[in-house]
Amino acid sequence: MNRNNIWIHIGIAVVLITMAAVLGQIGRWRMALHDRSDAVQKRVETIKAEQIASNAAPEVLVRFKPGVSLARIKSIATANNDSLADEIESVSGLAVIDDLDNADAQSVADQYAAMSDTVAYAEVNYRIKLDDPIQKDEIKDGLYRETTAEMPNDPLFGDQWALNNLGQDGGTQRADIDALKAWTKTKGSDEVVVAVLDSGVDFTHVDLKENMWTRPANVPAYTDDELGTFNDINGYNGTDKIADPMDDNGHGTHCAGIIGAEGDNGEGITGINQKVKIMPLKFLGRGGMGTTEDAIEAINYAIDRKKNGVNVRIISASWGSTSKSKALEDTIRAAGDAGILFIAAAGNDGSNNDSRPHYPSNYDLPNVISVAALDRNDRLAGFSNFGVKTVHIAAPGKDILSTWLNGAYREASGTSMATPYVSGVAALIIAAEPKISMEKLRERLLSTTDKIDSLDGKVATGGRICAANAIAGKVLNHLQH
Ligand SMILES: [Ca+2]
Ligand SMILES: [Ca+2]
Ligand SMILES: [Ca+2]
Ligand SMILES: [Ca+2]
Repeated sequence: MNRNNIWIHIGIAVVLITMAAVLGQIGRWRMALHDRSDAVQKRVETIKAEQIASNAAPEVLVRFKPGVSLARIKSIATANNDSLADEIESVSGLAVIDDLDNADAQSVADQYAAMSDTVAYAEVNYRIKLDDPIQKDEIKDGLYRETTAEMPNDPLFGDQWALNNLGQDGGTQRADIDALKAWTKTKGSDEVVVAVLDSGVDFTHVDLKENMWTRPANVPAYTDDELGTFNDINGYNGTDKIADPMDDNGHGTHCAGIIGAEGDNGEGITGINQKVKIMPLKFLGRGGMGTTEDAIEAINYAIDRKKNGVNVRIISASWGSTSKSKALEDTIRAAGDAGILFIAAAGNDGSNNDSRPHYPSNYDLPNVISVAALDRNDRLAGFSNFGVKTVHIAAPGKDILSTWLNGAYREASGTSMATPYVSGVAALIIAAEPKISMEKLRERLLSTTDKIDSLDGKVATGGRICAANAIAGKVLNHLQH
């Protein structure tokens, strides 16, 4: 063995010892990480449990039969050691019941359901939670950012592929809702009010504040017999009736910007409506949590404001779950009876809503539209729910840039983002045709889609929302340009 061989052997030995040491260290790091994530997990579970325990949400929603008076409802509640937390004015006989015995919600619902001479149905007040997919930041290619005179001067407009797709960032040209063509007819109107039923809206955001609804002086503050008077100057806050509907989650602000960030103001992005009025209906808290009752109360508010002369024509609902609620369905029907279109996200489970229903999008009502999500290549997004019978239309919903908390802008993905495109186009149609009925508006949205091969057999219309077609009232041949 010569000197060189000895050095080679020593070298190999050093490498092996070092590797063993490093592997051992990695193992310890793994353990440490594992311990840490366990600790975080436990903390999250503890917080969840505390929230549920401390959240004194009423347990059940009960619809009493016609002719059962409010006094009778109260006395039935009292007899069961429960209290009438609220009566929903827009749906006769619908009551929110708070059990005072710490009983299990399902057993309280069963107890009421058994009163068949006075009760039509009784159900648990389900929890609702936002569930959009996590957004991964994608690197922009910086292509096609030049603007032309016909485009609004908002500096981030070039990233809004959903409005004007020039093939930027790996997209497909014209896989968009053709906003530029629609805007030659109308850019929106501040006479049209769109309610965003969500986590509130940051109504101070520099790119939203001019397009936010505020309660006109001639409309009285919202007062409910059971809940009292609300501070609804800036919209509705079901989580705290005295507080304004400021968003502390971000989700509602993102949806609002898609519908109506101020356009052509040299700032940020533009909504599909450059001018509009956004009414926040806050029913989800910071963590994106709420209840069916909270959603019902908020819709009941919008119906009340419409009856008081506010031109609220659309409720945009970017949330849902597999829990069915007749009470929520009846309240959405009441909104339809008041002339309000209800546009709902199809959900983000990548599943078929025909076989695995998702609500509220699946309620088979004349004022509901269910929306699936597309990517920048007109492909159904992998997370998007679909259903040729129960999902009506698709809209851009992946890598969507919009407004966020603290004056920021951010991309997000989900049928949550697709839904406000449909709501926004609906508002644009109303701007052009203020007297259009709710029925005609819905028909217009669904009859003027751009047909997309990938949506065949996936959504009822087989098409993507198109603002230019919707405003023109017919399918243009603009895809062939
Ligand atoms: Ca009780
Ligand atoms: Ca009430
Ligand atoms: Ca209770
Ligand atoms: Ca802007």
